[in-house]
Amino acid sequence: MKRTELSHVTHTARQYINGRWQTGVTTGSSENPSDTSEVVAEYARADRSQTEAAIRAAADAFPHWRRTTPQRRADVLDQIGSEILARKDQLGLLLAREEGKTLPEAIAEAARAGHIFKFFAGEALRVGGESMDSVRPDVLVDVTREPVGVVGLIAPWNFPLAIPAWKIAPALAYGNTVVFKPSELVPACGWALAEIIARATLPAGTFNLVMGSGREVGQTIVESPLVDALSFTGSVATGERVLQAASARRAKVQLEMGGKNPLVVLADADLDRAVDCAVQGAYFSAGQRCTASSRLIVEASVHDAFVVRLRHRLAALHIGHALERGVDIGPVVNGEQLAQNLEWMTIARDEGAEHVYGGEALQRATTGHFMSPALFLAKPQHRVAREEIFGPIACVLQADDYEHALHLANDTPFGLCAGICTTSLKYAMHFRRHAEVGMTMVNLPTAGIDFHVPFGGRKGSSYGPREQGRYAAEFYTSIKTGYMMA
Ligand code: TXE
Repeated sequence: MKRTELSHVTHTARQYINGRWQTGVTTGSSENPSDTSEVVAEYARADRSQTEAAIRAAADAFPHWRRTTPQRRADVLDQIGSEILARKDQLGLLLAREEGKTLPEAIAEAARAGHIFKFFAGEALRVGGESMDSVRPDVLVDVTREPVGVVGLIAPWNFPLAIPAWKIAPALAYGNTVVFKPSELVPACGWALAEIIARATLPAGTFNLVMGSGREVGQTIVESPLVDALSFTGSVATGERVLQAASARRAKVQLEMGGKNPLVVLADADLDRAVDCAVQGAYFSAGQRCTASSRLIVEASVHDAFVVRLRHRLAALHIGHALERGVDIGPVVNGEQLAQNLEWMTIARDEGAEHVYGGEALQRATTGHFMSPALFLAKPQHRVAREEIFGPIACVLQADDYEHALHLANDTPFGLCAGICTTSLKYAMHFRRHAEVGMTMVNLPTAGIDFHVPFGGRKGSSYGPREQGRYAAEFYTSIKTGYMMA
């Protein structure tokens, strides 16, 4: 893509409350992690009372929106999806500037957000139920789905278009009204999405955007008695806090948190394919994906060959400005994340993990948060092999055989995604059944998922019903059982 004035513009991002664009109580800014001299957006920051106004607007709009026809909801979502797809290059550019994903990855994410809205446009027309005979004579029973009410959607920064899309689209499709809070690091992406949604002429209050801190805006949403359901994606620590507060007031809650995803490489694997999966899964998007393959569990007989090939591939990767052609990995999201990643390099070395490659802060033509991809040989007890890092740092664990590899794969408090590279149908099938996760991959990277099927994990990774696909209805609707004497 040619660099245009859009590559440098500073956006003014306002919030959208009760059908009106509003300034905030204060103003914040987001910067380009590829070039910190560039302000991507100046955005309106809400306080508690502005957030409460957005929640009240959503509560007031609910009785009307829940009664709209499925056709109306489908049309609205389809219109939003079409506009996102038509503007995917522009939205991708904004995403790449604000979050630091490479431009092709960012455009692909924008397109995915569009497809998600299109998918849920169809789902709005397919809200079904069940009807059956009662165990009592002449009584009919049916089971129907109804919207939950006001949903609070709290999103992280790492997929600033796709994650909001996979929360907002089903919420609206099933007749709920929305209060959406994007991460402070990516307000312009949230605002750009809200602008498109606002153009779909929803009734005032049906969709609201509030921006600002987690502690003030996020907490207000989580604690409000008017918010019936909460969908959160982010860190484990914040997720725990959301869960405590939500369950104390018995709100419906869905959490997507961290991962420490294993990619098992067996001796019979196509080694080039396995290395591709590792590079893609562990390092692309600077490792800032909850599905990142941060533990590479390799069978002993191919361990050394795998490490040599992976090291070779890492050395050939281009790290740089997210808008530069040919760059494989952009910067990490901010200075804090970079400092945290570098701290992990020290932790790993200090605990005795063997450093194989990378992990240095890099200088480029622009001042950005660049870091070379890092690889360690670790032991299962090392923190670098147990805790989520959320950066371009992965470790290799050696396994004696398949059973040992499976044991290592499951030896984690997390359970989001697990992958295996093998040419054995027997091991592939066994792994699919016995990996303690919500998603499995065979000969594919652990990261990189479809938009029309469920997303989520087990153990410490997730809580509540799955996101995405038609299973999203479990969270965004409430079941009602009706009895009727014929
Ligand atoms: O996450 P937070 P942050 C991990 C990753 C990263 C770390 C911190 O390791 O380094 O988390 O990132 C809102 N009540 N992941 O600070 O704090 C917040 O404003 C209600 C992994 O971004 O969890 C933001 O909108 N809301 C993860 C959202 O919660 C609150 C993706 C997420 O912020 C709140 C992102 C509160 N008290 C980060 N405090 C993954 N695994 O995908 C904050 N928020």
